[in-house]
Amino acid sequence: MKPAYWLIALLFSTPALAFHCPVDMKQIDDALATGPALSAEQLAEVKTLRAEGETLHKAGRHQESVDTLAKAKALLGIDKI
Ligand SMILES: [Cu+2]
Repeated sequence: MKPAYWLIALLFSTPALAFHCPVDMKQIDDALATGPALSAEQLAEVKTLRAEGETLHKAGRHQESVDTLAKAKALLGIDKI
């Protein structure tokens, strides 16, 4: 039994997800800054999802944040990374 493996997995899994949200938020902000070809309703939805994602991220709910931000990215046509 080598406990090092799960320890490494534990150390890297959560921070990776925690860092994912700001990357997603930046991609959304960058896309919004370029003036995407979306309707006013879609833009409002993207901004709502973006704000929701940030709130979830700050609450430590990174998976939910990533999922929420993914919806905003899908609306903007940004490919998932
Ligand atoms: Cu996060």
